[in-house]
Amino acid sequence: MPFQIIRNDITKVECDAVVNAANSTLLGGGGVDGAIHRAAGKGLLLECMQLGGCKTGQAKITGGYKLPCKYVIHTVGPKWRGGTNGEQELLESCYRESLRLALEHGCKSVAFPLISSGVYGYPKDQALKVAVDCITGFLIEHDMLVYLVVFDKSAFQISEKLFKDIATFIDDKYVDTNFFFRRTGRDEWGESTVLGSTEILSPEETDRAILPPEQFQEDTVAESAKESLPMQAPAISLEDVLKREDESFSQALLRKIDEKGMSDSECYKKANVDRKLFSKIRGDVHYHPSKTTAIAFAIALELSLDETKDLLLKAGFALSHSSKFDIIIEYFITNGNYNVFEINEALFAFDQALLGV
Ligand code: AR6
Repeated sequence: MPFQIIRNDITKVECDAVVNAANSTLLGGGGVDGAIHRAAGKGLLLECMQLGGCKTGQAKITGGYKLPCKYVIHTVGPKWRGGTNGEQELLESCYRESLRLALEHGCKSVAFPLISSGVYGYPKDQALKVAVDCITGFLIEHDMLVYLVVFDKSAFQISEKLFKDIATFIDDKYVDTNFFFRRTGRDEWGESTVLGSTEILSPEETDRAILPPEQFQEDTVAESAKESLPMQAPAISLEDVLKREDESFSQALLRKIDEKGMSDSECYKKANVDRKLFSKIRGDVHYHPSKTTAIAFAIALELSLDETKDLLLKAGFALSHSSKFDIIIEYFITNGNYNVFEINEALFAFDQALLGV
């Protein structure tokens, strides 16, 4: 996955380069700077002493010494002075310059802390937005795995309003029960059901649609046909609808990409899915994606909630109101927000798995 937000100590992250939120002397300090110097050992300080400092918004590179990375990229974030002193431009420059150095040194993976958001006082939600915008902007043009490493939960804040909105949405929808009653026919989620009986499913089971193929096909054909075949001037023939019922996830995905007029790379980048994984899916008609990958593609394709459920069914998954993860996905889709990175920020804030690989 090209961009991941992870909760960890950056000195423990295995990757080609870690970025240090340093000060202009480059001779160490507190926060993440102190942790990196402590873990790397004296060699790092000796090399830093040769560098002659670094200006705010710029970056310099050294070896990784005892850290589990090849390089440390030292960048100096701006101190927050109210936001009208060019702080944002300088912070953007930190990310840009660090990524440029990583690229020049052939790094395939880089880990960033949330620069300036500690001692330097940059408001955390704004620091996060700058980080996400800069990193995702860079990833549109370049192939790299970038981690944003968040040390403690309080360092990671989505906007209070968004958090409250999602929390309310979850409260409204969440089915907090150990049992999920499967009714005859389809429930409001299009959850697969067993005709003529009532079954009790565990919450784990609600994640997967288990309708016998014959019933599923009949049911779905009937529904799609209703939607897609208006009395006048049908947009799609019944034959096509039937053909689609036999489509695998991979075939459905490729068809949707064409229908949306997207290129493959536009789609997998927007989905936060790695190029290699996309090639696997493209090359294997029976590829079985994880649920987070399948949803990431639905988001990239900007599918409606119903279309998302249809695509998920092709991979054997469903959305359920007994899963917070699923409800958060529903929140973003119904609000027409298809920014996978913003969705991931929210998922992260609610301790859920992230979209992508
Ligand atoms: N791993 C990941 N993130 C961390 C870690 C860690 N081990 N430790 C702290 N953070 P800060 P700044 C987070 O203060 O604001 C130093 O003294 C932390 O929670 O390290 O750019 C330098 O020498 C926060 O979200 O950097 C400078 O003088 C983020 O890293 C000054 O601080 C950045 O916090 C730079 O201040």
